Amino acid sequence: MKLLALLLLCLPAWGAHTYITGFEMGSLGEFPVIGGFPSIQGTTVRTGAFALQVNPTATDGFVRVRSLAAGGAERNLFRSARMYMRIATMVDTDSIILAILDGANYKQRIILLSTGALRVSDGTVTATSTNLLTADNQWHLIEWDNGWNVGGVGMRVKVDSVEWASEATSTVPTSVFNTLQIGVGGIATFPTCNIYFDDTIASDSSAYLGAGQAILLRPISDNTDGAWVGGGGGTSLFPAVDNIPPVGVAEASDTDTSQINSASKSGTDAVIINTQSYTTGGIGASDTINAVMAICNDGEGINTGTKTGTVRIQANPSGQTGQSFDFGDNVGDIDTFPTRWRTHIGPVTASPSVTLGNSPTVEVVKTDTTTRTAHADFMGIYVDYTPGGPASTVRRRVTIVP
Ligand SMILES: [Ca+2]
Ligand SMILES: [Ca+2]
Ligand SMILES: [Ca+2]
Repeated sequence: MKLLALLLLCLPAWGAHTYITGFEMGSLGEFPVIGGFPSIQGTTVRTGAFALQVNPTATDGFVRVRSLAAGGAERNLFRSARMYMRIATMVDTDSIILAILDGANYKQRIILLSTGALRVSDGTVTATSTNLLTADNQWHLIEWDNGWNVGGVGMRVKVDSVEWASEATSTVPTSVFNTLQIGVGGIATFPTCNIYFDDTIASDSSAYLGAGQAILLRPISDNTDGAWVGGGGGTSLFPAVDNIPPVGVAEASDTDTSQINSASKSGTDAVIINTQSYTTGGIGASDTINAVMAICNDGEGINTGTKTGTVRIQANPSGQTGQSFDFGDNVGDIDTFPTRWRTHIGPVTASPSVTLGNSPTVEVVKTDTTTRTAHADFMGIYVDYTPGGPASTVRRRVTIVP
């Protein structure tokens, strides 16, 4: 008798990744919209130091992500996604756990039924799993592919790499929308539950995005300061943008460890900060980097005028074009973080070419000519990667055919 071992080297079809979070800024201030009462905590995490927890009694708990360009236009970034979810207490009423919205309007969504079933839905078309999740208090990989069928239609979902539900006709996924919601939102009634979320990545394409985990590389030294200075006027900038959670304050009381600022009117005042290397962040030679994304938290010193900027990874990998934003989304005078501080993201590079042992750099540029002051109290780089080589991963990809 002969055994034939088939190594199924079926790598996921990587789409264009557009967003990464592992909740590693350590604060709900990482997110522009908070629904109900979610929390960021560091006790029960899948990877890194923080994860999202939703532990309400008859209320919602979710965060919403979006990316506003300079002038306030919302970028359309979201179509498919992956996250990890850990249920300590099952929802007592059917609830959305992951959704893509157009503004405040739900489009594609995954619903966790109180039975433990998962349902993909666009509000009309649905498919519901016969498999059931339980309150097993274990992390499960949830992959959500929107637009898998011919013509970009259809929604489907996998749990722990096994497809649980699929439908082939919804046309909603043919569009890419501007808002991603992570967490628990009741449909008919408010839920009671205890559920954790971590390691989320999104794409503007149709794809199952695969397993992975998110780390946030933090500042370790200055690279190029430009005309940026510390809040106290100091010239060592990284100690003000390396804090987790950020510690930004009002302009009148800022210090060299709370935030940095630029009052430049040159039109291009760039600060470039070296972060931890990929190696220091925990990524080894056998690991696969799925995507990288710069992130900053910023605001305007006083409300007068609009301060524009860009954010990107400047080197390792190279080649990114800065993504525009208004400091603080132009919502007015910063106060103690997170009040009127806003998070902005750079473009996402999938499968980047990097040197693991070298620091990547994150760049924030003030791009307007006003003398009004722009501030930043955090800069860093999210990296989503898949650990390589463990036996458990290999085992799943081997099929024995007698
Ligand atoms: Ca995390
Ligand atoms: Ca510091
Ligand atoms: Ca303003």
